[in-house]
Amino acid sequence: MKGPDPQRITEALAARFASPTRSTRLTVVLGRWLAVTFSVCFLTGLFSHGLQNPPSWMFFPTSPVWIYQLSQGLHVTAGIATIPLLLAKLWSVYPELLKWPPVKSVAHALERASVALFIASSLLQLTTGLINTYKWYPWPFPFRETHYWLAWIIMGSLLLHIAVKLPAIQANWNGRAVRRSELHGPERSPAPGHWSRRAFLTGVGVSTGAVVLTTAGQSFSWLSPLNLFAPRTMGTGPQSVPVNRTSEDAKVGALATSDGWSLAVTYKGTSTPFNLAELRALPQHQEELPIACVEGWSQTARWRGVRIRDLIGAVGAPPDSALRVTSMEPEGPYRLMSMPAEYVQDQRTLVALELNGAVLDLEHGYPARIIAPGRPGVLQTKWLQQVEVL
Ligand SMILES: Nc1nc2c(c(=O)[nH]1)N[C@H]1C(S)=C(S)[C@@H](COP(=O)(O)O)O[C@H]1N2
Ligand SMILES: [Mo]
Repeated sequence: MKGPDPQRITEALAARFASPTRSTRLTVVLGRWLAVTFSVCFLTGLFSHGLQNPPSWMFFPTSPVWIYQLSQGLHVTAGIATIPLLLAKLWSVYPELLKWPPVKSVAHALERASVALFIASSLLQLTTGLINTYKWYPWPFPFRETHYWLAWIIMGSLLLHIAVKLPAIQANWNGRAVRRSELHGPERSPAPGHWSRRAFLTGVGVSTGAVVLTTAGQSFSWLSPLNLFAPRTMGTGPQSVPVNRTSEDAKVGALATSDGWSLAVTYKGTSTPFNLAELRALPQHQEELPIACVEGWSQTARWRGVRIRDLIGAVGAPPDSALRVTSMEPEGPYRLMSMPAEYVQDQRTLVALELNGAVLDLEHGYPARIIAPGRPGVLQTKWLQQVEVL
């Protein structure tokens, strides 16, 4: 008995999924756009990870104060743009997945394995990343570490994929001059009922532009009027600033509003308490600084309070000290924060007591919170309890 002929199945499938819109050229163009968005995400992601989990050689730029707002805004925006681009790219190549035999040689097996790894890890990265920007963490693994390691897997499999595909990419480049003269005049008309490549790419470009324009307003204020779908909106929340974690979620309400509150400043084994009146008696300074959340939204506001270097100076500590800052929050990853000397020295880093002209709202960290230039939102600790000079 003869089984079905794989060759005939392949041909039948190829005919079923054939579309004159698909071409190597289309795939290469989409690949080039993806190379841009993936590179932006990777580089800004490394920067963000380095700020939160610094290797010994990490640099900590405090100027411009919006450096993290820009880099994380680009990270999340480029990640969102990647979604339609990657789906279009998958559409342009998926008949390849149905080809028979599945593996022809070692090089072919390597190519398919790298593509499979790349597709799986990118889809996982983009969906979990997107869900994360909506402040939803429905998985049991630590998001940041997973996101970080997936990024390396994606970049590794992508480089392998590009290396294997170099001949096709090169042929596309070499064929350009020829095609230009061929295409003198209007583009060859596509088969009836099918999109031309140009129309398809325009459609992909328009969809990508649309998702970017309707979400990037959470990070870039000049786009905020168009912000329809992003999870956060500028100018909303107490004192016109969005809140990430509420005092109720952090379980700090009673401690933060207690009359007995004071901020302990510890230096050389001695702890000096500063109550609110004592903090207000120190020189007050005002700064315009953004909160720039890793989840992509950001908001610039007017903060007023004590320079952190003045505060530690009041107990005799030098301004180039590094600090460990503790929140009243009883548990959780935001309880402890390390502050490298770059931020302590910078006179714009405040222990903020006021926001936009009024006493700090409980939701924004009353009685006192940290606000430093150029740092991720997660490190702008609210509801301060202790500042330790290291
Ligand atoms: N103690 C404490 N500080 C915190 C947080 C927190 O959950 N607990 N959230 C951080 C995060 S993720 C962000 S983005 C900013 C947001 O500040 P806001 O709520 O005042 O806008 O606060 C940071 N400070
Ligand atoms: Mo955040």
